[in-house]
Amino acid sequence: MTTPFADSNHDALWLPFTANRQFRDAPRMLVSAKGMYYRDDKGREVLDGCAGLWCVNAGHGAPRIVEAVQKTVATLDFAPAFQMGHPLAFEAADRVARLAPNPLNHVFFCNSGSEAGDTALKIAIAYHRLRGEGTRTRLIGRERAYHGVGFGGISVGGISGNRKLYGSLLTGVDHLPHTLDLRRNAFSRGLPEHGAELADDLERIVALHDASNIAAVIVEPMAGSTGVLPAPKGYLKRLREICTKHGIVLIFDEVITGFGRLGASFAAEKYGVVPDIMTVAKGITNGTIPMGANIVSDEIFDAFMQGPREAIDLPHGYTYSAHPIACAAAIATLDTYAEEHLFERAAALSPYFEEAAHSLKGAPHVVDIRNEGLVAGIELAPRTAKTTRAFEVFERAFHEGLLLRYTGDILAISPPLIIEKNEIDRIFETIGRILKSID
Ligand code: PXG
Repeated sequence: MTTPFADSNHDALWLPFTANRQFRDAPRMLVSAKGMYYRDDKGREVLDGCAGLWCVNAGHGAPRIVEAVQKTVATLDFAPAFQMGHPLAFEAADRVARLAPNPLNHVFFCNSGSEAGDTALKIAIAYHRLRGEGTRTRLIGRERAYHGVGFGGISVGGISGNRKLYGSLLTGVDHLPHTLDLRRNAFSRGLPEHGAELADDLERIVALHDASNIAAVIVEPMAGSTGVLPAPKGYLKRLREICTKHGIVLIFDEVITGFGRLGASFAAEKYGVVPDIMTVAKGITNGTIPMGANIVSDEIFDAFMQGPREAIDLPHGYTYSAHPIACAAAIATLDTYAEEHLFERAAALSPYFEEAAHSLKGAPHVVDIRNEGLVAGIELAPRTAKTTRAFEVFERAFHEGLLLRYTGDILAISPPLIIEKNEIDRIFETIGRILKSID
């Protein structure tokens, strides 16, 4: 018998990115999930407006994935990751590489987006050193970026709340300016018109440090966690050109934008801009089993394959790299995406989703609405209360049977790609109603 929640020691669990004491006063508890819906501990259905945490792209309990996980846990519960292989690892890597644009043909598995971010930074620095350019160690991130919570990720990341408690972080890091410009781009539909020139700031940083000292630039093609900031038109292409010109490794963090969220396999494919390394996680297994990966170009991979055959080429990895159950989940997830045509579905639904999101223009407190693919961000005017309006909307929505995400004053909506039009309507109608009822 499990201990009922009411009887357990609640302080035993320390929740991540949570106001733990406030949470204890009114816990939000999920006990099961199927398709588009969670069920909470009171037996209520909760519409999943954020694909769990931007990861359950095929919806909850997708049968193929559940079956693959069940079968694999009973067949090969674990296989050592170092100096050993198993067939599911090779198959999963092949499937992921096939989905990624050329020349990103090599997959290094880890267990999360954070690990994928730190791994990418290490690969970039090591790549330059192996080519005899060991002075290229500096890393460039962007303001408001989220690349997970490892020391590498928060160093190149640009969310001050995630950095300020943790000391000196990595040295040798610069940040590009973020791309949110409400004055010029408020209420843009899809990619904003203005701001491609912000990529030119990379030239300023190169002029300051010299390209010979710079290893990599890492950006999210659409910043998600900070509150949905699609890249301005032409921005990513400009960044690619400058990186190529100066021999800088370009890393796209596609942890959120990968696997159909924007109506294509990856943002790289959608925008026709291919980085040298792509980091992925979340949707790679539909959130079912933790997994992350780096998808690396031929050129970078080949640089690691030049030393003695018996030497370890990349001294990096995790006990659970290419865990058999995660690999099985990834293969079944990619099968599900393909069979149900979910990326195409997301693309086909996105104009409807855009229209529904922008119907909130003019609603109380709304200062901006941003969208791309099946993602929307609704920015609310700040207020001087203990909690933000966005938190209040999030909490009230949950009690009305709708799960959202919020960050600061911004609501984020990113539902499973199986969502129906009437459910899209319900999400934005609920938000609109709640906005009218708060001060
Ligand atoms: N990169 C990006 C772009 C992310 O969005 C990570 C890396 C880190 O992944 P892991 O698997 O280590 O958490 C993320 C994670 C939210 C929210 O709602 C976003 C994330 C995680 C939790 C909540 O803003 N993104």
